[in-house]
Amino acid sequence: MTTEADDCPVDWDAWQPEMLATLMFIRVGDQVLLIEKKRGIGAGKINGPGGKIDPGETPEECAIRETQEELHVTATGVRKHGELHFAMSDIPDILCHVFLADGYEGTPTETDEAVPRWTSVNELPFERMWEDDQFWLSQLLEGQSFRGRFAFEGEHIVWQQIDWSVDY
Ligand code: 8DG
Repeated sequence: MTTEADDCPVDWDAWQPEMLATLMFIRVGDQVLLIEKKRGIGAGKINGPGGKIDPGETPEECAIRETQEELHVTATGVRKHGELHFAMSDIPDILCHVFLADGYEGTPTETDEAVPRWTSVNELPFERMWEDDQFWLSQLLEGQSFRGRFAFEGEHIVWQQIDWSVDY
């Protein structure tokens, strides 16, 4: 993996995402509501609920809808905390808006898309997550805001940069 000090394989000034997506992390006490994703991009991985933004939908509306669809819960106290820019080699380039919530209504329920997994924020299963998550998820769960840019070759990061000075 290289860092911003090295040559970047992506011209980020000209970069345009091919897909807009969201992620939602509901934190209650020391627990975060994760999912085991059953299908779609990242199937088999542990992640937060989320998915593609529909036409006419705001990112926040999408994050709430996807969480309802995947887990049958409605996130409350939702705030945007991050943006992830993914330049991918074998799937479309993705801009993902990341939300943090401090509550929810309903009962987390397994669906066709996901299995709910309450997880300690101190024991995040990074070995089963996307490779970039280890660089921002703990900080997000502590309430930090960020913009991350990652270039992937297949499943692996070849370049990354995270800006912690952003505000949304
Ligand atoms: P849907 O929107 O139709 O429900 O499903 P889909 O078309 O299969 O889309 P999706 O797979 O749910 O969208 C991809 C999800 O994966 C989206 O929530 C963003 C998330 N995601 C990536 N890359 C990474 C990553 O590197 N880390 C994390 N944590 N999430 C990622 O696409």
